[in-house]
Order: sequence, then structure tokens, then C-alpha cells
Amino acid sequence: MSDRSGYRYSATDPLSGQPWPAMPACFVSLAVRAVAEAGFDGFRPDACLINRYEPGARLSLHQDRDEGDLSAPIVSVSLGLPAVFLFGGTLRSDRPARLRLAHGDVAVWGGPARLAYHGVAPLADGEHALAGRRRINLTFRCAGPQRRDAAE
Ligand code: MD6
Ligand code: FE
Repeated sequence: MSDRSGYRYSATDPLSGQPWPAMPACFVSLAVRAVAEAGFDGFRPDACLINRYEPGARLSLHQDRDEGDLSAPIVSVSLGLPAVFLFGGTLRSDRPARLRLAHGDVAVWGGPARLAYHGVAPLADGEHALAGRRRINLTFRCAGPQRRDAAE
């Protein structure tokens, strides 16, 4: 969730006050299998962030470091319009590689790359047969225990 005090993990949906719905079992199994394929074991995601990008939207270079367990990798599943994923090093000044992520692509980063700076270049306009004029990205994480009431 995000609000005036910034962006953080919360056990509950701030709009409903209810716990987030369980992750569909097929999502968990996809993420676990992708991580195993990438050579990491024991991954059990407890959070899935879903971001929607419209043409022109971008995500500036950042590190994902709000998770309680930085030893667990991140799994990213791309759907809809293709994007250019920027994947740099552990210094913001490291020049990022540019990787095209198309519908169905799965990226996993962990180990020494877990705190790599990454982002998404401005989304090019287009029309995807299933998703229309958008990209949807799912990221699976081990966020760790969250407080029940984020407002406290
Ligand atoms: C992507 N997403 O959309 C990469 N990071 O391909 C991210 O890096 C990301 O979607 C933090 C929070 C949500 C995200
Ligand atoms: Fe990220």
C-alpha cells in the first residue's frame, strides 16, 4: 500500500480494512517453479504486488529493499504489452542492461543481484490481444510478517 507516509507492506487492504485475498495456488506454484529453475531453493512467496502500466508509464531505477527477507529472490511475471526492463548493478551509477520483457516472460533476481537497481523504460504504445493497451506486472516476494493494522 502507499499513502502520505510512503510505500510499505501491510497485512490488510487499506480500502476495505480486510486482509488481502490469498494468492491463487497457480500463482504460487508458478513463482516457486521459476525460482527453482533459476537455481534458488526454499522460496515461499507471501506477497504479490500487481502493477498496471499504461503507455508512457515508467518505473525509475530503484532497489526492492522493503522486504523482511532479503535472502529470498524476487520473481516478476510480465503480461500484456512488452516493456524494456532496465537491470543494473548494486550501485545506482552502474549502467543498466536493457532486457525486453514480453507477455509471459518471467524474470528472477536474487543472491548477489537481489539489491540490483532496476526499473522499466517508458511503455511504448501498442495493443495486446489479451490485455489491450496495458502491461500488467506481478512480482512475488517474501515480505515477512506484517502488522495487522497499518494505521497504528
Ligand atoms: C516490472 N517491477 O514491472 C518491475 N518494484 O517489470 C518492479 O520493479 C517493482 O512492480 C517494486 C514494486 C513493484 C514493482
Ligand atoms: Fe522493483
